[in-house]
Amino acid sequence: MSIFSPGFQGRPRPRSDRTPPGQYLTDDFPVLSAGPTPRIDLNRWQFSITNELGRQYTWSWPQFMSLPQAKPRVDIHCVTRWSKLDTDWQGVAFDTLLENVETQAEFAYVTSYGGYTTNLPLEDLLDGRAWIVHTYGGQDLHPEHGGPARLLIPHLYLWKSAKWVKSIQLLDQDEPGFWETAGYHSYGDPWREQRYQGD
Ligand SMILES: Nc1nc2c(c(=O)[nH]1)N[C@H]1C(S)=C(S)[C@@H](COP(=O)(O)O)O[C@H]1N2
Ligand SMILES: [Mo]
Repeated sequence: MSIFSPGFQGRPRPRSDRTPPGQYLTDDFPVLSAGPTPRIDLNRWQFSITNELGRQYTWSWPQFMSLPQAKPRVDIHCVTRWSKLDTDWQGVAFDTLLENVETQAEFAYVTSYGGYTTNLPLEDLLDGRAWIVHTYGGQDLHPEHGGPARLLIPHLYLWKSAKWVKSIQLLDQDEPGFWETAGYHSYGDPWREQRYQGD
């Protein structure tokens, strides 16, 4: 059944009104990584946001972990057609991280440890719609799934949710990331089935 990618394991479950078009529900949590899993020492971990004027805001691991914590329960949708409902995470909302960041920029360009990149409009990081998470299902986020910390942006296809997130550059102009350069949609709304450029 060619409709299922290698990342899709298990039996498709009945669709629900929470299943975007062309998606199938799974209880598994497939791993999809374009390269090897980077090992990141928490003593050296840092996350930074750089604004369009070059000003950098940086958090060490203890600084990041001392920020107000959120516990999103969300549905996630991978462009390879699996969706998973009611996933439980813990982390820091971007509203918190961006609180004191001065910017007029419209776009965000995300870079991960290991070199993966992706892009999205800055406003999609706001209004309680995006987090940097460090816990999944009550446990430290497994390295394969992006630990120690990854992006979680459930209203866009999961390739936007960069694992092992390292930094975000705020830009006046949109800049395509790894999959976007390879032909994936620059925005990636699962409900509008924006899988590839031109969708
Ligand atoms: N750094 C990094 N982040 C990444 C990827 C990747 O290859 N590298 N793959 C993306 C894709 S295509 C998907 S579907 C999800 C998969 O997350 P998971 O492996 O935790 O299921 O991570 C996204 N984030
Ligand atoms: Mo994906």
